[in-house]
Amino acid sequence: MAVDLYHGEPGSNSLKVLQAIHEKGVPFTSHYINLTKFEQHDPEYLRINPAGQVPTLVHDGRVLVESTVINEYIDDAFPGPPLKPADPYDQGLMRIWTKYVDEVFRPSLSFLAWHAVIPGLAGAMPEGAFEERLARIPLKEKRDKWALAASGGFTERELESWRHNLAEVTDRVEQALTGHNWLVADRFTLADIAVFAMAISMPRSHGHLWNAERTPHAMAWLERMKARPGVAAALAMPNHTSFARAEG
Ligand SMILES: N[C@@H](CCC(=O)N[C@@H](CS)C(=O)NCC(=O)O)C(=O)O
Repeated sequence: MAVDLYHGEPGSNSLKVLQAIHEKGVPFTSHYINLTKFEQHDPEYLRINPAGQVPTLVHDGRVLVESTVINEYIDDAFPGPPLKPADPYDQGLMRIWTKYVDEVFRPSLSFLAWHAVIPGLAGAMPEGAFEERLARIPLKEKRDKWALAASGGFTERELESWRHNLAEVTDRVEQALTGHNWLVADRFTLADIAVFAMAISMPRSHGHLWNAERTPHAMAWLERMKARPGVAAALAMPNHTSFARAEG
C-alpha cells in the first residue's frame, strides 16, 4: 500500500488533510509543495492536480483531490478510529459543517487575507513578475480573484460581507461548543478537523472575534484540538514559511 500526500504548510486545506491522516494513523509519504515558490504550478505537479492546488492524495497510484473529499476517503479507506459519527443524521450534521467551511469560512478568510497581503506582494515584485505568476494559475476564477486583489479592487461591500461571514462562523462555533466538547454528536469528527484547519488562525488574524472573553468555548476547543496526538502531529509537520498556518 502506497499513500502519498502532496501538501503545503500545516495550515488551511493542507492542515485539514494532515489532521485526518495523522488521526487515522495512516502511514504516508509526505511531499511538501512550497506555495511561496509556486511549486503548485510546476508542470510535474499539474499532472496530478491540474487545478494547481494542494492537497492531493495518491493512493496506490490513484489520485484524489479536494480536501473534504480526501478526508472522507481517508476515513473510509483505512482502518483506525472512525472520524465520522455512526448515525446517518449526525453524519449529515457533520457534512453541513464541512460544506460551510468550504463554501463560507475558507473563502471569506482567504479573500480578506488576499486583500491584506497581495497588493504588497505584487508591488514588491519586479515589473511584470506578478503578471507572469498570475498567468501560470490554472484556475481562471482564482486568477481573476488574485488580479482583483492585487489592484485593491475588492469592493467595501464584498469586504464587509466576508467580515460578516467570519463573525457568523465564530458565533456558530461558539454556540455549538457551549455545553459540548466537539461540534457534532459529542465526539471528535471531520467537522472539528475542517473547522479547526481554518479557525486555528482566527485568534491571531481576527482576535476581536476569537478571544477568551467573547468565545471562551471556542478558545478552549482550540486547545482541546491541539492536545490531540494526531492534530499535534499534523501541526508539527515542517513549516517553511513565515505565514504558515495562514489562509492559503
Ligand atoms: N477546494 C480545494 C481548495 C484547495 C486550495 O485552495 N488550496 C490552496 C492552499 S490551502 C492552494 O493550493 N493555494 C495555492 C494556489 O491556489 O495557487 C480543496 O479543498 O482541496
